[in-house]
Amino acid sequence: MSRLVIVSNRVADLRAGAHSGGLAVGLADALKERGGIWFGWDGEEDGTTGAEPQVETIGKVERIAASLSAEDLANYYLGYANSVLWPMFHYRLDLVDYQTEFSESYWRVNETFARQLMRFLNPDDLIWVHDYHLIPLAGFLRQLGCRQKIGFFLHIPFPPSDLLSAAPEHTRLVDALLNYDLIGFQTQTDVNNLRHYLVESATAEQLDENTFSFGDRILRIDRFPIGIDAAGFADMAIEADDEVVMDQMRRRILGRRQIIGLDRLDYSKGLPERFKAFGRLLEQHPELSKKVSFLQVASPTREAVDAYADIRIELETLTGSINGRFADFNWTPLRYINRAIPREVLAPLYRGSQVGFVTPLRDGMNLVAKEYVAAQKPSDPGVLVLSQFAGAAEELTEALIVNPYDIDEMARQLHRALEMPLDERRERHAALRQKVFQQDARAWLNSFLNVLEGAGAAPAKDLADQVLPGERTAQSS
Ligand code: ADQ
Repeated sequence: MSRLVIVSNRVADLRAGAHSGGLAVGLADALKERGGIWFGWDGEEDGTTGAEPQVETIGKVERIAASLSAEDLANYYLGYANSVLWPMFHYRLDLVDYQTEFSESYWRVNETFARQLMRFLNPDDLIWVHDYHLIPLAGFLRQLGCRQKIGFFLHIPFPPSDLLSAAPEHTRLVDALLNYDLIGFQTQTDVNNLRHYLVESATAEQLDENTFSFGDRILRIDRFPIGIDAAGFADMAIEADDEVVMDQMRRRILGRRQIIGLDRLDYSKGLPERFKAFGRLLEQHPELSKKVSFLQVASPTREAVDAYADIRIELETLTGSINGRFADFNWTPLRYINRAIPREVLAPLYRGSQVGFVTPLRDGMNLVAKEYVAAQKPSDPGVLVLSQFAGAAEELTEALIVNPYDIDEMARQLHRALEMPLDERRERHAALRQKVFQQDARAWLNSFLNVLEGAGAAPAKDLADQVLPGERTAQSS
């Protein structure tokens, strides 16, 4: 079995029990089994780009932590990755803040990372690069002579070709992507978007539905919907601490139900629209006064980017106005917590909430939707209300699917969720649960690595017809 090399913007902490997220645990386990490398930024904010990376060996795994200067963090990470690519890939061209120094830093940091990583690679390593921060990495590795198989997984959406074409540097970005052997997306929509771009722009030659040739290389594009450690999360949901148990008992005695939302505080998550939909529900259903509350947990991220500061102010204003209008001395309809909470608290909180309200305007997948399903009690489950624009909606079709821009529809579906009879709740949940447990983090990881291992070969039926670039020139001249 080949060694695995994982590259992500930020290198994970590989000490036992250090990471709480299912994804990092899954990737770290795969690394420990196969042996290999995890390479990424060390997380320090005042380093020196290009300085000798720190190497720590843990069993068969090398953790290689690279340093970045404060200037590159501002330009590569907050700038190009999070003020250009993030909004562009979430269909928000209005928020793209393109600056030449952002772009220069982005390409330069990727080139530096490639040079640093190259020294540690073995000839038969399998390299797996994660996310939009590192699109150009394979191209720079190839320039340095890297012939290993390199896969790329995009955790966020990939925009339609019309939208992408409006973005600065789209040609350069797509050309950079074509240096990978396998490009994995969360959804079929994302796969189709890149496929249409490639066909329309004639950038690469299509060999079959998912395979393209580009120069002397064969590239595969496919859908690998990411999952969670469903069994582990379901177990965690059963173990509630005293405070969570007391909160649930109190609500039960008062006959109050809870709607829950949980997100990073990001404009892509549709939080203002969600708050307004809850306000609309209370306005249209006065009988729900004191009978339902909405708990929204939103942890701050990327606060140095203006668009993130703006949304924070908007949410605080909306919370004040909804509570000012509907609250009573013994009831706060909307509780908004502006920080992260530990996963051991979060899992039982999902379980004790009758509605999971997950309404991003655009999301690669959305793991919260899957966590909510995994945490429910199968004999008396809550209802998931899910945006049609979350990648998860492609799989989780038994949720109540809503348009997150339509406030009235969201209010109606919230009401329907609160009123849903037990039989229907059970039926929908059983179908959702099966999908979440089947397509879990392990299944996602194995399917990506299996395809990457076999990548780089042309589909058999097309090999004979394939014209290599050199031959095309010879024939046409
Ligand atoms: P995110 O945009 O971060 O991820 P999401 O998939 O919802 O979105 O994952 C968030 C994770 O952080 C979940 O595990 C959640 O429990 C946790 N989390 C969020 N807010 C929290 C809080 N306040 N306190 C504690 N924990 C919190 C990106 C893409 C997604 C894609 C994932 C994985 O944007 O579309 O699903 O990567 O590929």
